[in-house]
Amino acid sequence: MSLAKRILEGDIRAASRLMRDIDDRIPSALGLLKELYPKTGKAYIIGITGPPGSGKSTIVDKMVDFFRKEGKTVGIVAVDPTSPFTGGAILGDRIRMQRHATDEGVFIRSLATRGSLGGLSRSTQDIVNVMDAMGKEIILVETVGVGQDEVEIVNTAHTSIVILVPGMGDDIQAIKAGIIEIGDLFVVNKCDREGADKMERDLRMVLDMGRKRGDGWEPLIFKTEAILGKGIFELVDGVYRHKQAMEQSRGLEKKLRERTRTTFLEILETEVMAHFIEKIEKEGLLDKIIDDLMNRRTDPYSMAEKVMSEDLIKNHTK
Ligand SMILES: Nc1nc2c(ncn2[C@@H]2O[C@H](COP(=O)(O)OP(=O)(O)OP(=O)(O)O)[C@@H](O)[C@H]2O)c(=O)[nH]1
Ligand SMILES: [Mg+2]
Repeated sequence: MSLAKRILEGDIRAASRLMRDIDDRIPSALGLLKELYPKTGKAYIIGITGPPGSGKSTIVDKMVDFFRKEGKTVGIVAVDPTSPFTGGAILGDRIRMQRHATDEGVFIRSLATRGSLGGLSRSTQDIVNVMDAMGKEIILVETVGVGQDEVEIVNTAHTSIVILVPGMGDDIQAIKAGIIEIGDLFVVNKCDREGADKMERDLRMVLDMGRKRGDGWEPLIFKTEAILGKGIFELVDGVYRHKQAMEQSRGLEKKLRERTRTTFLEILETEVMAHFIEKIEKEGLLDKIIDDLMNRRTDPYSMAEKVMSEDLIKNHTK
């Protein structure tokens, strides 16, 4: 049976192999991704982001319990933009989901910067697509922090959850700009700690001050104590409420269209760049262009135009 067919049937070993090939940038992986793409788009993708140690993995782990009880199959992608290592063992600490490791219905995969063909968000999407093709119904994407990388990653989700903890104080000002736009649901975790109510109030204020969202959704705030599983039921319910609201307002369709557009343009950009760079490098022209620029014999704008019109290459090889 072909590898693609095995993946479509949910074969874990076949999917793991493809994911390794994606990490290692093996060209045949692209062929498989092409084959699988038309079969994707069925999974519901949930993004979870927040500062290091805020309890993302614990929350994911507890949410998985609910999805599994409903009989849904689950994929988990743990993305760590700060680590150069991809795979199981090294990121194990970050995941803390060994409980589900023996469950056939749960597929867990870690991803770090090494597997970045066209950036981490692209690799994440590739991995998500493989899980989607495998038939995973819910895919949870956990990523650390709230930087630009994470914003892009979380943007690939249907529902985005931002995790915060009490006592972050003024940090809320700092993270405000990045998270307000991306969070559909907000969680104040570690509510056993002091300051949870204040955190919630501060967050509510920041959210209320923010611009009205185009999709009409008003972000919800949940308070959890993830280690004890407190508040997780409500959070899962919040995900379903957001899903339903987005489906009714057609906001989801709009979001998916926007995402598809971004992904395509990113891939096109990568491909176009690779095409021209390969071309001028093969002709040994890159060094010559740099020389000419260094000596101010020409300018980078004209050179870029020239490369794109391919005049340079034609004239040179004539
Ligand atoms: N007190 C308290 N501790 C919690 C709670 N939830 C999680 N923790 C603990 O916080 C620590 C970090 O939890 P993780 O779930 O690994 O957090 P994370 O955000 O995934 O961490 P990274 O992936 O390393 O960024 C662990 O020791 C958890 O047991 C909570 O509600 N209360
Ligand atoms: Mg984690």
